[in-house]
Amino acid sequence: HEAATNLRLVDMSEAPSVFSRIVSGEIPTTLLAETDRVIAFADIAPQAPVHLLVVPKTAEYRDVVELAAGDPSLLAEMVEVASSLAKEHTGGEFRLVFNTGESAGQTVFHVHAHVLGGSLQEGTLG
Ligand code: DGP
Repeated sequence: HEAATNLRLVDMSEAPSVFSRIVSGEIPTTLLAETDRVIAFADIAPQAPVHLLVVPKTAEYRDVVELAAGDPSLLAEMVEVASSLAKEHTGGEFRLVFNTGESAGQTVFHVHAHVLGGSLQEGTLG
């Protein structure tokens, strides 16, 4: 079967995440902050008056548990960037949310922090 010879299965677990495509510039995004290791930009589907994402440039860590174990200083840098963003965009106070696992609402398996601020919305976890 000639068709089968040319068949290549795409391993979706290896496909670049939407955040890797933002990091690489393939998907144009307005950056609100950038360090050597981290970028930040507005969430496309805001769940609070201010809803920003802090994303490591590396795609190595799928969630905050892996990141904390593998590179705690990168996690600390994400918190620092979140705090700076909050100073600029929310008066300094914020919620920092890491959805961890599908049943917890994680949809992008490239670790990221939600920075949520502004007036509280009851029952919203990001
Ligand atoms: P989570 O559910 O924790 O995995 O969060 C993923 C978030 O990413 C979700 O709030 C929507 C946001 N998002 C997904 N695709 C894009 C995109 O292309 N651009 C931006 N700015 N945000 C995105």
